[in-house]
Amino acid sequence: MNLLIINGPNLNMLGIREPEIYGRQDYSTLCTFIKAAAEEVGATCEIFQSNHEGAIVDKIQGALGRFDGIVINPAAYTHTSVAIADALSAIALPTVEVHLSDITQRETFRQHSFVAPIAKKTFMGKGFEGYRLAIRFLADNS
Ligand code: CA2
Repeated sequence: MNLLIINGPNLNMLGIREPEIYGRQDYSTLCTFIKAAAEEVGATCEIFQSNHEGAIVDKIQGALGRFDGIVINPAAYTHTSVAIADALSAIALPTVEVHLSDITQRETFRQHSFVAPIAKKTFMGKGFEGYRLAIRFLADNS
């Protein structure tokens, strides 16, 4: 199983500010964690991070035929991007949404996700562990 892991804007800034919300560990530590989680289930993965909506749409479109599933933390685009939701619908690969924080317990503007209706499952509020749960979910359900 080959998985595409997509991380949206500002996730590359992890560990630099707001540790009370996102933790103290940095983005490269997250990438190491994700790679280990994929290995645990015998999967391979590519990790892609971008601060640009169109680049994320392009990456999703290019996933068809190359990957068996997608784990995505769209970050702020969760709450704004019809384009990312449409791209995920168009390719129709099994997709799991992840958020480090519990977006249902935060500001009102963060409580709606355009990706949630397309995702097979959403894990939130579990920090890095949410990525492991998402990878395991895809391994068990694809
Ligand atoms: O909880 C999550 O994983 C989020 O997707 C993270 C996004 C936020 O916009 C979503 O509402 C929820 C933010 C990504 C990282 O933002 C940082 C902000 C300050 C310092 C470091 C990272």
